Amino acid sequence: MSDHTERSIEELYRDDSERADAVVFGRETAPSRRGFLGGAGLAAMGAAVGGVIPFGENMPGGMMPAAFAQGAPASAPPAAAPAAPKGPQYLKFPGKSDKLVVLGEKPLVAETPENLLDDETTPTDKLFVRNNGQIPDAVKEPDKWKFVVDGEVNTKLEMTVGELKSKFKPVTRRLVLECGGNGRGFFTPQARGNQWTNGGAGCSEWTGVRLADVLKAAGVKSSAVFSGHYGSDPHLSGDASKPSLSRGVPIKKLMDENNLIVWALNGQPLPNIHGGPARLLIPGWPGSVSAKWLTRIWIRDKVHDGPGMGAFSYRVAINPIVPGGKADEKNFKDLESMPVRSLITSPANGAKLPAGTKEVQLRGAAWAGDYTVKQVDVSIDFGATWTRAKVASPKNKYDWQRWTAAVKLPSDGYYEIWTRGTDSRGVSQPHQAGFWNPQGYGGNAMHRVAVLVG
Ligand SMILES: Nc1nc2c(c(=O)[nH]1)N[C@H]1C(S)=C(S)[C@@H](COP(=O)(O)O)O[C@H]1N2
Ligand SMILES: [Mo]
Repeated sequence: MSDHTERSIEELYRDDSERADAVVFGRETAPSRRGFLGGAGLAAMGAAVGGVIPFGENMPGGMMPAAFAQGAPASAPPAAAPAAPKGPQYLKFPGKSDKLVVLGEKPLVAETPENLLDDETTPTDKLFVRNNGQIPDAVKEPDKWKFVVDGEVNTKLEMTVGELKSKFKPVTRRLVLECGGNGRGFFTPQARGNQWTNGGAGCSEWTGVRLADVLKAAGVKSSAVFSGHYGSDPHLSGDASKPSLSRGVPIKKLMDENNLIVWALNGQPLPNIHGGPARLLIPGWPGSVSAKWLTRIWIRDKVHDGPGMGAFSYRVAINPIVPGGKADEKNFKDLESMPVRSLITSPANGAKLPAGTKEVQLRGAAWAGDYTVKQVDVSIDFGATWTRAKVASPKNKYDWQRWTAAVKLPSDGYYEIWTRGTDSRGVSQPHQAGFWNPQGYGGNAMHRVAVLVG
């Protein structure tokens, strides 16, 4: 076991989940089927999570208890267990909440813990931050910011934000912005990149003009196939000729009337960190197509090939591949619509409730990329039974859907509350992140929170 003591419980569950059960809960022999804890194992687990586990018989083996996941553990892991993961590092950035968790410093990446997404509309200070390059200097006169629309268009447009505001009809929409890597942290084995939990997403009010109106003014030619988006952020290396990221979408998606060029966020000028003076907002697809600090929309006669396109970038496997195994580029396609996801935004993971609590009110949010959310179900017994949540309608297309539910607890003890969203096509979230791919896209495992009563 000595080689394991330096590693976190999370790592151990990732590498060898049955061994992790044995180390954490003293279950010496692996179960004959990857199944359920019982007897001494269950008692040990109860001690580890800090309470009896009323539905412990249903608890899947080899699945790390939510109580140990990064965030707020319900209780300290047992002494015999490997080192607990290092505590999260919190963001210190002007205008941003100091409860955002830093996933990377160069480039700066920070996510929003799920319980901070409890507002109907995500306030600006709580919106996640994802950069691929350096953060450019703030602009003093935002209305003078210029961008171009060129390539396969009848008229090349060169336009300032001021002109954008005066020439086109402004619209405000509540839209989910979600990083393509959201949920990556739940892949086994670990995928490359920022280890997002579910907090690489938020739903704020964006004000701007319809991208389609601007494209109509330019006149998109029939030869147009794809777009390429550019921002002014310098590459991490400092090489000014290299974009830090340049992605695009097929023309059909580009022309969608829900896409915006925005200059305001939650009624205020778009902050520099979120791409001000102006950025694209192409909802439903990986956030990486929503270029910040917008300088150019290049209409192309072929699939765009900027940094962030091709190979394994923002791409998922067509046919399943062996987790951790060698991947073949030919078996990959671009991740387009983001998969369905539901979050419990209250209570927070690790919440402690007074002894005798018999009912818990749950709140959450759900969304499903280009689709809507048909249904959200919650479980307090490790998925043996499910309760249907009440799901609100979206305010407008690509808004998230807030949901509420109440669950009854039979006794004090340790519970995991699970939530599972189902999209309008009938596709639900899996128990664990499926369809493993080397860069960890499309991970949408059910969200679980640990709650300790008494
Ligand atoms: N110019 C530019 N635009 C960008 C990025 C970037 O690094 N540079 N990151 C993209 C990614 S990967 C995401 S998820 C979103 C994040 O937007 P936010 O930082 O406003 O939350 O911006 C996208 N737009
Ligand atoms: Mo992203």
